[in-house]
Order: sequence, then C-alpha cells, then structure tokens
Amino acid sequence: MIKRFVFGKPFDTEAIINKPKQEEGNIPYFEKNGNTFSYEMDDKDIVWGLGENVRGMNKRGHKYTSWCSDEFEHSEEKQSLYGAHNFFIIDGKTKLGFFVDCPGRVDFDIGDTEYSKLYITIENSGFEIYLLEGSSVISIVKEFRQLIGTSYIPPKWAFGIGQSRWGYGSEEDLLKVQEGYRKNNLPVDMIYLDIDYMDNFKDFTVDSNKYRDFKSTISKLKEDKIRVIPIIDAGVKVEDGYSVYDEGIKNGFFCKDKEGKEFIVGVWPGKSVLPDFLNKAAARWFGDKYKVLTDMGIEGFWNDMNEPALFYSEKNKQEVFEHLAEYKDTNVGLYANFAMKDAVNLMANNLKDYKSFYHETDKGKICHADVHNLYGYKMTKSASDSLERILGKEKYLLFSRASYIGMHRSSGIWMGDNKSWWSHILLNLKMLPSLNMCGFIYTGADLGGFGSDTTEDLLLRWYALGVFLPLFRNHSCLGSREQEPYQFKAVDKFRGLLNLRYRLLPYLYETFIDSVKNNEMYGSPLGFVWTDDEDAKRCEDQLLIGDSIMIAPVYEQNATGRHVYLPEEMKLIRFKGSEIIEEELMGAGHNYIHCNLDEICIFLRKNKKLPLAKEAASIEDLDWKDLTYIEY
Ligand code: MIG
Repeated sequence: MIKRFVFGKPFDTEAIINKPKQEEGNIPYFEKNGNTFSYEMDDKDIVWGLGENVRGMNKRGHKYTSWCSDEFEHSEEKQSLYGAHNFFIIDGKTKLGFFVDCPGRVDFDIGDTEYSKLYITIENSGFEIYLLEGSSVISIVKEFRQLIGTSYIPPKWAFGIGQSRWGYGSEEDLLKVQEGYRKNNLPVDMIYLDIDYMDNFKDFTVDSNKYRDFKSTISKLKEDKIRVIPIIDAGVKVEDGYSVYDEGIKNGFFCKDKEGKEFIVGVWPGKSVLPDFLNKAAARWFGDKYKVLTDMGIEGFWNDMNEPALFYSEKNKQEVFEHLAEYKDTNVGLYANFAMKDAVNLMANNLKDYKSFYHETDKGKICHADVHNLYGYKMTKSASDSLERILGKEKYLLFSRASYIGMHRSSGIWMGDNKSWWSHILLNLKMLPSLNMCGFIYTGADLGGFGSDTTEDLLLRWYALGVFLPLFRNHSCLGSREQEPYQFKAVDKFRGLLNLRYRLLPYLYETFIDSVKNNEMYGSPLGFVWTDDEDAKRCEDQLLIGDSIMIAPVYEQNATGRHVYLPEEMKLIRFKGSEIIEEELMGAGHNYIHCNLDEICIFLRKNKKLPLAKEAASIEDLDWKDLTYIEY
C-alpha cells in the first residue's frame, strides 16, 4: 500500500515514475509539527536505508542530513556524503517505508536526540511524502523500487576489473598499467583516467603534451580488450576561446547570480562556471559534448565534483581576504586563531554560496539551495541521455559521485573518497544494501582506499569484498602509495582473487540482472531474509549476495579469521585464490571461521547451486556457458 501526500508546491524531481493519486489528510503513524514529522519507535525497531551514509545498516542512533556534499573523510560523526537518498524503512511490529521527495535539505534524527524518537525535518515548503506499508521489509523495498523505476544496466565489460589512480594522465601512464597487468598475468577490463588527462582541467579536452594521438591510444588498448574511462567534472573553466565556455556564455547556459551575471566559482582550473543542468536546453547541450570523447572510442565515463563541490566562490573569496587582513597586525589569540582558520576552511562548499546562484528551469528561476540535491543527478542524466543516443542503451558505462534517487535509472554511483582504513571495508559493505534499497545497484568502493597509504594485507582483504561488488575498481589519491596489485610482493595472491572475480561472474551478473529486473536486493542484510531471527537482524558484517550465497569478509588487520553467524545450515566453500580447497557443511549458529589472506569463504545456501566459469583475462574472453556447479 502506497500513499502519496503533497505539501505546498513541490519541484518535480522526477524521482518517481509511477505516481499514485494524492491522499488527503494526515500521514498515518506520524505526527506533524510545521515541517517536522515525528514517529515513536519501539525499543526493538530497526531503521534501514538512507542510501549512501556512514555508520550502520541500522541507522538508529545518529543524525543524517540529505545535502549532497564533497566529503573526503567518511568518519563516524559525518551526517552527509555525496548522495541524497531520502528513503528508509522502519522494521518493527509495524513496518513502514518513508520517502521524502524534495530536492532541498532534509534532516533525519533517528533516535539521536531521543532514542525512541524519529524526526524528519524538511527545509523547503514544497515536498511530497510517500508512505509505504507492507508485510515485510523486502516487500516494501520492492514497492518502492517499482515506484522509482528500473535501475541502470551497464555493459557486461563494466563488471570486469578496473584500475584507476589520480595521477594517470599520459599515454605512457596508461601503457604502464596495461603492461603491469598483462606482464603479471592479471585480468583487467578498464583503466580509468582522472583529471590529469585534460588540457588544464578543461572538460572534453585532452592534453596534447601527454598524447601524440589520443584516439589511437584508446584503440590500441581496446585491441587488448581494455577500455579507457575518463572523468568529467561539473565545473567549466572560464577561458575565452575555450569552446565549451564560449558556447555556454553565448547561450546563457551557466548558473547566474542574483544580478543575472555568471556565478564564478573556484574548482580545478581555478575560476569556473557551473552548467545549469536544471535547464533542459543547457543539459542537452552539455550532454552532447560527451561525443567529443565517444568519437575517440570512449565508451564510459565517471562524473565527479557534481554536488557541486566548490573550493570557493569568487565573491566570497574577496570577502574572506578582506576579513583575514584584519588579523594581520592584531594579536591573534585562541578565538581569533579559530576564526582565522575557519574563515579559510569554510570557503569550500559554503552554504552562502549555494544560496547565491540560480537555475533557469521550466518552472522559472529557482535558487540553487532549494534544488541542491538534484545537481549531480541532472548532470549525469544529461550524460546518460546523450550516451544512450550515441552508443545505445546498456552500451555505456556511467557512474557519478553525487546522486539523488531517480538517477539510478540511467547510471551507477561509486562510494566516494574512502580511506585506506580497515574500518572502511566494513563501511563499504554496509553501504551496499542501503544503496540497493534506493535503486542503486551498479556501485562499488575505491578498493584499497582512496586517501592514505594502503598496505598489502588491507588491499587483499578489500579485494575479498570487492570481488562481490558490481563495480570493481582499485582507485587511489594523488600522492598516496601506489596500489596497483603488481606493486606488491604478493602479486600471486592478488592474481588468485582477481581470477576468482571472473570465475564468479556468471553468478554475480545473473544476480545483478535479477535484482534490476525484479526489484530485488543485490546485497542483502541477513535480517531481510531471516525476519524473525534476532541475531540475523543485528548482523551487520555479513551480506547475502543474491539468493544463493552469503559472504563474510575479514575486516580486521592481522586477524586470521572471524566470527560468522549462520542463520541456517550452509555449505562453506573455501577458495584459495580462484581454486576451491575445501567444502564443508556447517550447522546453523555462531561460528569462528579461519580465513587466510589469499582465501575467500563463501557460504552456499541449501538447495542452491553456485556456477563457476573458467578464468579469463578479460570479460570478452570469458566463456559464460562453460560452467561447473557447486551444489548444496
Ligand atoms: O576532490 O579528480 O572523488 O575519485 O580522484 C578531489 C580527483 C577530486 C574526487 C574524487 C576522486 C578523484 C579526485 N576528485
């Protein structure tokens, strides 16, 4: 049962494709006080959802804010990451799904202020609320997913291994990665280009000092079955003579300030302007630019900095410097010291800036802050529309950093700037089901960690989770330790895990397609399946992948195994690299499982079978039909 309530005059986000008729009256179960809705939770209620966020699968005990943010430190106290995914499910005696469809800021206080109280506060005056009732969590997920429409399916090769690093810019860099993989007999399907390939960080340009002939480099790699996936940033460099800038100015396609002048911000190239993706003509124009690169053989992209992330705005920067000048000849004590630092740090992604520029929409001029959470979605939609026209449906790879529900229909997301921290293996595992609930199925994390220096053992353990994620990509930050698998002594161990990825792909791909087509979970908390098992419901470090297997990756450094909870009898399949070395039936209950750095333990459910392919050097080499089956 889905009920739709409308308040004020909402801006149509296009998150929902099948809108039920509008209800009159109050929202059942919830109390309304202004724009705050509250709900009384039972002690045992679990709250699942909210997509991309820190902390647990059970979101209870913290505050979250939907406000797409360039947040490079995913620590426990954070309340917002890059996505705005306003959907959650209360799982108790009463089971309720709740979705706030609103492109502005929304706050969720889930038992933080008061353990038994859930508060939702919406800043905009116009919004829609969907209340979903069902007999089980999974039935509510399915209802919701039907409401928001079918998720994106990338081409098959997008399920292969991807290697990325901020810093690869030149042809030499690409060829070095290719050689690193091929010489070490490591399978690979994609190499990513970060901002370094561009001429002065200008979108849709290629630095001619780094490539003799970009197109032929791309086709050379393609002959080796490797696709090159470049990044595109939201900000456009201010530079006369740069066609993207010139055309955008001529047509009025960039966001403007109150006075109607282009709003100038600072991003990679320094002074930049923001394409107005909420203006249909501007979006279409920007989307068409991707053709510059598809014409050179590119078939996939990642969209970045589209919260949009702002280093500063030109106007605010001036004010900050004036303010700082006041400290120059004064005695800077404790509070002045804080204020001085804050003045600089708060220049980035400043709310005042987000309130200072406007979009030209079908509904007239709208202040950015009121529609902030749609920017990345609409940027990525402009790209996916164009790529679908150029390459065709299911023929392009596309994922974005910022997102809103609705974007899941035409692209994926990655989980953003994690760190080479052990705790982030677990964080990324927990994010997967929350994202799946919101329709984001094609997703994955920067394996090895983006920020900080990784270690061999951390990368191996991360791969043991990554093997099961739809998007498999090793990515790291400029200046961090190089973390391609061939940089490590244990390259043989890495080879084993990478080979296992391809062996598992028939199962993983089928699971992926099934979750898209039937609105199922790809990675599911145990509590969605064993709904009356308290231990299963509280288990937050294991996942079901599809309906046949359970995974339980090791995420503690120096651990030689871990605790695993089995809600029912299962068959343990132990892989050493890509080979099975042990199969053992295990009874239900709490167990301790040993698992070496080069091993992966998969738990197969009763009456299910796991197909395994032969190893392959790339997706194109994979034989999807020549399978062996492990049965239980
Ligand atoms: O704020 O393009 O999340 O993957 O390597 C840094 C450079 C900008 C952030 C992305 C990251 C990427 C980096 N970008």
